[in-house]
Amino acid sequence: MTNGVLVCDCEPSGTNPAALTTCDVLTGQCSCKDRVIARNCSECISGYWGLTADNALGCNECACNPQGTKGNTNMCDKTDGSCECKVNVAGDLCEQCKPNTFNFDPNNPEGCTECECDPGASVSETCELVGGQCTCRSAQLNGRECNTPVTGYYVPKLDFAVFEPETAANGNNIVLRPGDGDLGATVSGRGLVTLSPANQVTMDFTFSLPFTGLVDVVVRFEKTTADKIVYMLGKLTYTGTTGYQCQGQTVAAGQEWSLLSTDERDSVRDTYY
Ligand SMILES: [Ca+2]
Repeated sequence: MTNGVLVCDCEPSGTNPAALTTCDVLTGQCSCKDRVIARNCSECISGYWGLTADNALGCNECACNPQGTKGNTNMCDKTDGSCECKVNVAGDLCEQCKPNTFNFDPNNPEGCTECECDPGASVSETCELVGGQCTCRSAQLNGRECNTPVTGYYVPKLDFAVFEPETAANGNNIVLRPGDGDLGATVSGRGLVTLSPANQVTMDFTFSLPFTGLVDVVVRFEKTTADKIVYMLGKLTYTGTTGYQCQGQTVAAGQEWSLLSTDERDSVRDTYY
């Protein structure tokens, strides 16, 4: 600055070559190339990138797929030209759905729709790219997300068979605690049974499964502040008189499985065929 007067200081790469050293006497606006803005012509206009002196127009047009870019605008980074994709769109040019999404749709602000395959009933989180059909684990499952059974079948709850120690014939030391089924309930049934090394409790339950398949056995407990380690010992017996095949495993008549855990968590879980 000299005596209150500023130098034009036009950016050579963005200014028309014939007017490099001149600018508007009031605003200081330099004479920009067609695709350039800013007072000193130093910035590409939106939708263009890569300001260079040997480009007569100043900047290159963004090469994105407009249908996959935010606002369908073909916007890109003004410096490196990288495309700004909608949240569910991927690819260098925003030309494809992100993994685990489907139905590329220019009218969708997110670009593509999330598959939302049922985690328990689907083979993976990936779905068919056009219609979004998830791959169901069995022919008895239906629906785009595999979350409905075909006619004649039903889906049992995760806790298909629940056994409460406080209802066992030999259950002692029962602590009643209301709230079964309530949101935030800490126990199920009528309450719980207090166990200690001095009063170990054996509980026998018999139940029938109406299907063959993987079964999770979960034992839920809570520890007192004095408990260091909790030991769980259990035994499952298949009481059928004929064997069967399940997911490549042979299960014989009378087969037994053992459940033995020492665990610091609040449940013990194991999987059986
Ligand atoms: Ca209970």
